Amino acid sequence: MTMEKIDVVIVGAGFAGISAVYKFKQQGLKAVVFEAGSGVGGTWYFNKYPGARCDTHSMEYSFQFSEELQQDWEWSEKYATQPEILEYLNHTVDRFNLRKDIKLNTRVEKAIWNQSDSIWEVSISSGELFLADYLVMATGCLSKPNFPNINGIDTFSGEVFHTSRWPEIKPDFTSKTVGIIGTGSSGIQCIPIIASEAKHLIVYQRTPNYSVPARNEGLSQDFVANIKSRYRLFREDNYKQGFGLNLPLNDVSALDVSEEERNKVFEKQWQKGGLGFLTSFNDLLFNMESNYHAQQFIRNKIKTLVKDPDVAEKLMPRTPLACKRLCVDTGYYETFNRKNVELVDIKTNPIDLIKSNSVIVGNQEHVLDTLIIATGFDAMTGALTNIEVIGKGGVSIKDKWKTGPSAYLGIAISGFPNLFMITGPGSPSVLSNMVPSIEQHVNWISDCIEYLRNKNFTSIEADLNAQKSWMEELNEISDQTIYPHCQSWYLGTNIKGKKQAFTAYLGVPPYIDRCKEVVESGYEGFSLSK
Ligand code: NA7
Repeated sequence: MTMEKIDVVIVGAGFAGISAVYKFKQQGLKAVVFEAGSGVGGTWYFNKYPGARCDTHSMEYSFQFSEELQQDWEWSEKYATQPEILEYLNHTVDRFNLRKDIKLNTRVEKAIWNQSDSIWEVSISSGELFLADYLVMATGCLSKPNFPNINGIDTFSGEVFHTSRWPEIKPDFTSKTVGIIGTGSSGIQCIPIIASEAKHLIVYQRTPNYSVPARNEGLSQDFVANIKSRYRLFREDNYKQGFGLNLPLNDVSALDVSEEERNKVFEKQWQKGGLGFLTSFNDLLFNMESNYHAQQFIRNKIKTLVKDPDVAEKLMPRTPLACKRLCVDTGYYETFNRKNVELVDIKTNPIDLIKSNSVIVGNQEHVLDTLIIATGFDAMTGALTNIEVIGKGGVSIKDKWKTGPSAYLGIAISGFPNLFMITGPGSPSVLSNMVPSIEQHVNWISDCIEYLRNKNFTSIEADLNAQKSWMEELNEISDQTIYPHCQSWYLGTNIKGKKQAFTAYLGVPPYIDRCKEVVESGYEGFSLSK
């Protein structure tokens, strides 16, 4: 067996792994990225379903580590498509000559912390073993697919596609009857497109979701030139906003204005499109009554957009707005006005059985050619617990997190020295603009490694007490919000047997300050050893 000693092993070649390997190489570290996929891109490599696109503005959902890159790259639309994002990531990899540092089709099978040598022993799918001073988990928040456990699903003999494992060759839906299970962001993005191609589309909806129109458009030269003329400042300003996104908050309570004024503000945001709907007022995420007004506004929109009142009623969510991730769509609700689209409520009547060519719901049998599974992910922790990572005392992350995930700053885990997570549980991650959050973590980890090497420390480990207080603080914040008030992947309730826990830190600016303070205090909350 070959055994190579390097400085850093990075797991995953999405936005996080790519920016990490770039940064570590810049500081002179020997780093390698292992990626299970056959191409770079992580979630943007695997989620190739029709209509997949980012719902953060493209000029914000991009790297800032190279001024030249951000000046040169031309995004074509306000919301970039999956192919364009993948092209961007491939361009970045080639531009900075990173391809040779990324081993594709390679899965990290196991990583064991060797306490006596202060080193990670990393086994990969080829059978090779790597020894690394540091292990960086760039495994993504939404990467391990969730497959539904529906009676008979394995017996379906037609085509089956999971949105997050979409095939390279585009499936042909023409003259086919297609069924889709799941109406989260993935379902909501692909349903209008598949509906326009298929002979018949049956949408199996368990819980209706709120969606706001994207109002996607091409980017004008003036708009692009304006941002590019002040890109660095634009990025800095965005880091100062709650979600780290350029979504200016209307700092007024929805309860402090008249109904007429409230609806005027909601309407303005609805017409503007996108996630800015959440910042229409300052308390939509904190006050149920304010949130209710926003819910009502969207329910009324659904009533107007969907012609059949029964279908409209079924599409209306009753949960707090944004408690499940708010979706952004192009023509989603209108799609249910098409004659070839049928909505089946599987909350009231769950799917009883899937047979070789059909789905049985109550006394109805729907004969299908194709079944699409849009049931999301084992989010936040799934990719981390999927790998056998064994820390001090022979304990794995999976075992450690059986009672719920816990991490310090969302970067480190007590009992796992020299292991860093990028946008791990406990950091703003999915409640922020992912790419800048990734880069903030990469910079923090890079500085930390530099510090350790300069001071001859061989290991760094999060203190259990610091970790506990951090998670308590996170929970105190989230308990003041609407997030714990419905079943969602934010809480992990979509995965059977998973311990319910909210793991995203709300508030990018205070989070960044805390990360800085930890460094300035000489890594408070960590134990450093020589
Ligand atoms: P989501 O948002 O988790 O949506 C999954 C959907 O699948 C949702 O409607 C679920 O209903 C439904 N689902 C899940 N399991 C089942 C079973 N067993 N039976 C029927 N329906 C089921 O995943 P997405 O991929 O759409 O989006 C994930 C994130 O990626 C998204 O928020 C963006 O941030 C990017 P439920 O609500 O659980 O009743």
